[in-house]
Amino acid sequence: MLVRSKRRWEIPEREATPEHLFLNRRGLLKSAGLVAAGASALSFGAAGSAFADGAMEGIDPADKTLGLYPARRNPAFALDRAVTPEALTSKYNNFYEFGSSKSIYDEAQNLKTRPWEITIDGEVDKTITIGIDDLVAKMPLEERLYRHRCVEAWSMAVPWTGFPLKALVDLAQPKSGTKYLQMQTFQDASMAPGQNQFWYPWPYTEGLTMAEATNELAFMATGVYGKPLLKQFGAPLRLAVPWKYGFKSVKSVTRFTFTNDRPTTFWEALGPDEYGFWANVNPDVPHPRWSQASEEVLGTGNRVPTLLFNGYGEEVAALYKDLQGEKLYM
Ligand SMILES: Nc1nc2c(c(=O)[nH]1)N[C@H]1C(S)=C(S)[C@@H](COP(=O)(O)O)O[C@H]1N2
Ligand SMILES: [Mo]
Repeated sequence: MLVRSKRRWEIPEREATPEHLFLNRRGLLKSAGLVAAGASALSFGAAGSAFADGAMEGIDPADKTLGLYPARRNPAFALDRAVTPEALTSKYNNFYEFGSSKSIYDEAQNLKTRPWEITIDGEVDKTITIGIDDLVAKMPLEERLYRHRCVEAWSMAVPWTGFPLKALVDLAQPKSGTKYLQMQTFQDASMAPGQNQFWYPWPYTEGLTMAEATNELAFMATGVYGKPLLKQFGAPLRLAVPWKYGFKSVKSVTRFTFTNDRPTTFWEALGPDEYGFWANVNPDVPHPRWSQASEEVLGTGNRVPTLLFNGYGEEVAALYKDLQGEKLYM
């Protein structure tokens, strides 16, 4: 287990976390005799019986990974604030493929997440294509509590389950010296009508430097609230880079491309003066149309001061020390 000193923004987990979000799920599994199901994870799934009625909403019945949830929580990633309830975060989403409002959870149920092939290509010796269930089975799943700060100045705190992006980089074995990792969302306007809006540069594209992609905080989420990702959160695989504005955390990823050319990202292509490649959170650098000094914490009615790198400076500030000429904070 990862043991390290406590960070400034951490307080003991028991004071911060509504444990019932996690414990109820375990209790549920325990009563069904399924707590040790991790070992036989791939054996049930379609039966879908490990979760309570209603809890399966937003999860594909063909998902073969159900038995891997809930994953062990990594205590190194705790928070200074309560987890935002699922009832709120699952009904307040940003997912332009399904519409530009925040209430697209209904539309997003049209997302078909099985079968789901992932392609890993570009600067690699061998292109990999792998189904999501096989990929997840290979990866070290854990739960982490992360902050999420949207560029629109609202925030939430989410228990993601997933694996470090570095584990996928290790699987892919990019050529040494490769500079960037580009990530793309599916493209299929028949299930995501937003993609008929031709003025957007579909598919949604994001990118990180290799140093960012292999930083311990860069996380690929496959689950949330102790179960597989709901469709509206970007099932079956989405990025979580909590020191950056939320738009960097690309949802429903199908393709990872290692490249030496800096990717032009979705929002950067639309508004280069408002949304840059780096998009690191900084309360002192306003968006051209609003302040970034504070944020509304979803569900609390409170505004709190925004922190540099969203509070994760200790982990990531060093990544940027030689890049001061870049627009790091937009
Ligand atoms: N493919 C895709 N990924 C996306 C977006 C999107 O519209 N499409 N929106 C981004 C923005 S602006 C935010 S704040 C988060 C929202 O994630 P959530 O809806 O799961 O909370 O997803 C990000 N990833
Ligand atoms: Mo966002």
